[in-house]
Amino acid sequence: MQRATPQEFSRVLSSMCTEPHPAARAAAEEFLATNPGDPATYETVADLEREAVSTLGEIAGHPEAAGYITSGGTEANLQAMRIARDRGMHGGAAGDPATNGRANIVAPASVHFSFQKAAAVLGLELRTAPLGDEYRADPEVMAELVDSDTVAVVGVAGSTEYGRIDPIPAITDLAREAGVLCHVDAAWGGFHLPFTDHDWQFGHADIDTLTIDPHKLGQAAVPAGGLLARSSSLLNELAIDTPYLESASQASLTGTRSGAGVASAAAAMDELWPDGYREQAERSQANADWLAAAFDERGYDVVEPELPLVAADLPESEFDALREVGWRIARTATGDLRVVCMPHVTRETLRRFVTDLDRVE
Ligand code: 0PR
Repeated sequence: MQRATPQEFSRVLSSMCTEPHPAARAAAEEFLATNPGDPATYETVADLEREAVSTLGEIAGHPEAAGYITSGGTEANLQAMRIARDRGMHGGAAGDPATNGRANIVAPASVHFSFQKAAAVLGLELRTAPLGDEYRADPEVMAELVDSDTVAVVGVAGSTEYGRIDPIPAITDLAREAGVLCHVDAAWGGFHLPFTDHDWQFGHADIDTLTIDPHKLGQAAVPAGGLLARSSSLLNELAIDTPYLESASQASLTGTRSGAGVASAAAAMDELWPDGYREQAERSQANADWLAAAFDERGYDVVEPELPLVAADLPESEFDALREVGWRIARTATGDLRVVCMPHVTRETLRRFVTDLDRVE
């Protein structure tokens, strides 16, 4: 069986990572030994982080957003839930959730498994609501799970399994009515969505915190996730005093952080926002539509790709045979094949994949 080496992306169809843009790769190498966790010492990388956060804010429709470059979507989601919990603790709806263990997060069933980790670490209960039509969140069903111990309501803008965008304005309404934090997970979709007409941005809806990861569709090097908050006071819920460092406080979860990730995120966005990302979004979506049509012509059930992610009902024997000839592919929890049309997945790659599919059918 062939393996994907770190440099070999040509058969990887299951990943949400991709080859970094050349400018991102160069910036990562240049800043390998710097630590944005100590911004007063490493000033250049701290400037790059401010620049990266400001561009992320622009992409998400709120250029004034506060935030930082995280180790990935998991950290961003966890930190957002921590803000929600601690706001509750400071006189919000949930009394003292950190210690009584009753506080909860309400999310759709499609939410990424990082929320299970966040709930476990933070001592919160994760309540997931069954999905409505087309693998999207159903805000009315979510509303039934909200109670006086809820500290956050979560929506997904680009779900991991099917690339679906939840009805974000209805989810923000639900959060507002309950008086709790509204978080949107756009870890994967965030760099594609500006080129669609979905209402997922800070500017369109009353979102408090947002995850948007440069190391996924942003074409930055790993590790570079993104946490944004509507205001710096919200982000400052996370700040810890750091008395012996030159800088006085730190909001990030990790202490020493990757300057490579931060610098590569800034470089990728400087290079690609907006035109490069738009072109890539168009190319990837066209590839996803092409692949969906190819599955459909062959009689497979296909989940229409709302974002560049195609799911199809492929028999297990064919799935296994395709893996055997070297394709790195994955399945959803219900057994559908999932192909993520990342920037490294070209039309030529997909043609070769479909040729192999015809051989194993
Ligand atoms: N939120 C969403 C919507 C995600 O899809 C993911 C990861 C996360 C949060 C967590 O992000 P980090 O992994 O950066 O912490 N989604 C992919 C997944 O779990 C991650 C992935 C990436 C998987 C590359 C495989 C791979 O090769 O499927």
